[in-house]
Amino acid sequence: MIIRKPQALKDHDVTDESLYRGRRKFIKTMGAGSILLGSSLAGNVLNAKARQDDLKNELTSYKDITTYNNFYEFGTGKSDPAKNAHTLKTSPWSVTVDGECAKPGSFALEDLLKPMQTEERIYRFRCVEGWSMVIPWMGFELGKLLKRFEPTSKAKYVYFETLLDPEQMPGQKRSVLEWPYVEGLRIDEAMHPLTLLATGIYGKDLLNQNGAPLRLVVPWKYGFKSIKSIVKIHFLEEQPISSWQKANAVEYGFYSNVNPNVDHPRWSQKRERRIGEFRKRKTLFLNGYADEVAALYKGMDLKKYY
Ligand SMILES: Nc1nc2c(c(=O)[nH]1)N[C@H]1C(S)=C(S)[C@@H](COP(=O)(O)O)O[C@H]1N2
Ligand SMILES: [Mo]
Repeated sequence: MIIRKPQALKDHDVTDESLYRGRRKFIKTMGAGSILLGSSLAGNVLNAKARQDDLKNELTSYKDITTYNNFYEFGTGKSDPAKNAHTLKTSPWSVTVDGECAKPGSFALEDLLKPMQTEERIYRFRCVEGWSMVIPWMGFELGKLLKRFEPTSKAKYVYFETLLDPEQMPGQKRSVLEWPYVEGLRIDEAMHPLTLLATGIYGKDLLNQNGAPLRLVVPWKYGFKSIKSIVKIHFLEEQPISSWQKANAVEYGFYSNVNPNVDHPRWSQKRERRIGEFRKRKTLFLNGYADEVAALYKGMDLKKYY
């Protein structure tokens, strides 16, 4: 549990970094067992530990993570969300869980989160546009939350919705996408221990531009699957259609797994630029998480199910 100073942190980030260290100590004394690994990765501990250690040295700066964003509800430019997202009111916040489950309901965010133990997960994050980051999320496994609602045998997929409120989210006054932003996962993807609901970054609560107060993080999929500012979770039998599929089904599929061997129709996906670096890196199959998640797609043609 030793924290080295991440190379990506510059001097101006030092306040963030010390806050981050402070919070980590606090979490540790709360008795969260393996913060870096997450208990459900126990079967793959050595691998996961080695990867977390590597990624610790590659952390993207807090400044970059919070000022270079995609959140079309606040504009389509990368710097728009940091400038505009202050109009979003994240408290009070409630989340509705319904559909194919025995225990649906609407919950105040505090009540929803109370039983969840937050831990840190350092994940690669790869946007379909060709940039990437390494982000130290605070969050918990989505699957642990979903189980509480007792999904039925018909719950083959999970669907998520972002808040719909053009007054708080002025980008929704323009029809760049169909609003609200929606996303979906197959139930086994949603239940996979790598899939997180995030509430923070660098040990601090999420800023609005990163999807406060609650956003999805699916590290082996392109960034647009990681839907922000969630107000609804719905279990269903049929595969839902995501916002980007609705916008352009030829370019964006339901699965959207990071895959250097399947190009986007307008550009190659073989390489990526890590924000904060100039050289390009090779994009890894399933974003480097193949050991954990390749089995989910056994026998599937990933060129067809892109
Ligand atoms: N509601 C909503 N969620 C969203 C988006 C969005 O425009 N609206 N953009 C997606 C895209 S394309 C990416 S790359 C990530 C960016 O997350 P970040 O800004 O926290 O890095 O959020 C995803 N989630
Ligand atoms: Mo993205």
